[in-house]
Amino acid sequence: MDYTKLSKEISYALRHAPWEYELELDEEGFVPVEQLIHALNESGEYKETITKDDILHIIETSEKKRHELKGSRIRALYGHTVPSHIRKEPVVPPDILYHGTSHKAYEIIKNGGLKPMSRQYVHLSTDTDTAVRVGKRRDKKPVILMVDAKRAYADGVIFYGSGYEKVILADHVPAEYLNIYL
Ligand code: HQG
Repeated sequence: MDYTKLSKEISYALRHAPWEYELELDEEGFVPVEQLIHALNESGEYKETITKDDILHIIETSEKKRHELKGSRIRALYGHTVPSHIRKEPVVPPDILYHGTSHKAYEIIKNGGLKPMSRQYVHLSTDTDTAVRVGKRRDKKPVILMVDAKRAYADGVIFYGSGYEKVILADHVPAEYLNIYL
């Protein structure tokens, strides 16, 4: 089984295009896991039949927790671009958070702050390693921003838990709370 391909397709279905799989996300982003498995098996893309154990394997072995299986339901924890709003729980953030981005984007971010762009939320990391990895998707030598989340939170910026402790979400982080870390 090509687990990387399967994991990417599950992310695609649950973050971006559930309707292509005849799935409907509830307000927390969950769908019945059996419906997802059925749609994946119907696609004819996979030689072996996909089972719930394959999904469990992906969730348990992935270096980043991207999906959550809760009882008979599964969801993507973050990264959504679907038009329907995915509800996340507000949290008190750690004092410092990080965001990895490109030099090009930074030129805009340094004035306008961090915006969700095509996703529903801004994605922040609790550690620099994750921020570097995220930034490297866009720039060989990414800019790593340090977010003064303590002050932002005190000033009323709302942060949300993703369900994965290393990824914290926000609606918008104004530039005054950002500093270059690296
Ligand atoms: C940038 C992946 C211009 C932002 C990752 C980023 C993450 C701005 C890009 C998760 C801006 C959006 C999300 C502004 C922000 N003007 N550019 N005002 N504000 N940007 O992919 O955070 O591993 O939507 O810096 O690991 O890179 O695939 O967000 O460069 O956790 O599971 O606009 O997605 O998850 O890019 O990544 P993205 P992201 P996976």
